[in-house]
Amino acid sequence: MTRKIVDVDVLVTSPSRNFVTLRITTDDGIVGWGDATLNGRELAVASYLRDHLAPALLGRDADRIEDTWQYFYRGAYWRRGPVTMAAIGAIDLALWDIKGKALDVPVYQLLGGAARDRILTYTHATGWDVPELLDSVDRRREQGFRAVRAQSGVPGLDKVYGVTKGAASYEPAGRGAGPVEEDWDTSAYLRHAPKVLSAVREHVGPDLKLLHDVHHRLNPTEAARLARSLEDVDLFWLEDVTPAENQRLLRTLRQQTTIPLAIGEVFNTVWDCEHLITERLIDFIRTAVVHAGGISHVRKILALAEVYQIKGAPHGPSDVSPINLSASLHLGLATSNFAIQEYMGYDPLVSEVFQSSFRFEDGYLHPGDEPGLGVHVDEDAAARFPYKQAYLPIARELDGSMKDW
Ligand code: EZ4
Ligand code: CO
Repeated sequence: MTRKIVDVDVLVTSPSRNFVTLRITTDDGIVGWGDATLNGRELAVASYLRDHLAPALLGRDADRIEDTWQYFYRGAYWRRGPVTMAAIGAIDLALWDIKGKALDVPVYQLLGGAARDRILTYTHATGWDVPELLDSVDRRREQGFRAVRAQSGVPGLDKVYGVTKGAASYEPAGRGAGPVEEDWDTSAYLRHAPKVLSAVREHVGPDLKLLHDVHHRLNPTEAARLARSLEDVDLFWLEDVTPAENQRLLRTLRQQTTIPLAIGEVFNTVWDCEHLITERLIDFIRTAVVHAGGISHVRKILALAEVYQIKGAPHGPSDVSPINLSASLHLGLATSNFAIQEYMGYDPLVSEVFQSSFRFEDGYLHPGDEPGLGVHVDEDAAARFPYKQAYLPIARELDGSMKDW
């Protein structure tokens, strides 16, 4: 018996920020949803799906998830990269959603069943100065979080990515005709960050898990210096210390510190992290489910990581939709080497479009037990929020030269 794909459509909606959503419908009337959002490059993925993959999906058997993955991955002459892999990831999520609905089980049951009862989660705290940051950490603890990523401002700079200043949102995808430009000062950051994170540790005591994200801003020497100066803070991890391409040189950093490292939110395939995993240059692999080809591929990355005692900790920002978060939770529940899920929460407008069955309780998330991925998409609501062009900011050194993401 085959379950034929009869309709494929792409929705672009902007309830507070842009999301690209794939809808696949089968001849027996099942609708599956996939997230295809790539922050700041949304329409490229929408076009890749609409113009290139959707026509080839029509008539295929929706039950053949792995074969469809291989068909689009191996069948493409121009393979890999964030646009291609997010598009394949969206199809993969929609097909897992369909299979769960067809069999009337949540996706985590299809992946082998629960390997844990609930998924530890962390969120973000941000403040321009130490008192503001401590307030933000306290609010997160009051909400029940047991793990918090702490980011602060840097003296002399006007803005810092990931940090609130006044009422502005802290991880803006600035709307407009081009990216906002920010300054960056590595020396000031290296002097300041250890003081701030020590103050946070002193304030919260030993139990709260603390994380910090460097957003690819340092070279390996600077990263080693930062890591060593943070050893007493007892971080759960230090994230993205160097640019993503800079992999072999991480060995020098590993020789100088035992601080746990997390890397990988910009990776798209196992080939992007194979060296980091097999040389054990990281402790946590952070590929987002949709950005690395969906559940079908990320579970293979996690299987490789398991052999090297590396744990999964997927990217989960508010710039990918609740469909991706839900997929990550189903995979996480069923995967033994899954450490923690990033969860920033969503603007209330987002839940007008995406109604999700996952639940947050006491610092942990659970995907819920609805069939499939458990996310309902309200298409009328989606249509009320048209796409708006938006970019992540870029940063320059004080001399005006471009800084890495
Ligand atoms: O900056 O998702 O760990 N989380 C992060 C994110 C990223 C954004 C980029 O689109 O680094 O918040
Ligand atoms: Co990050």
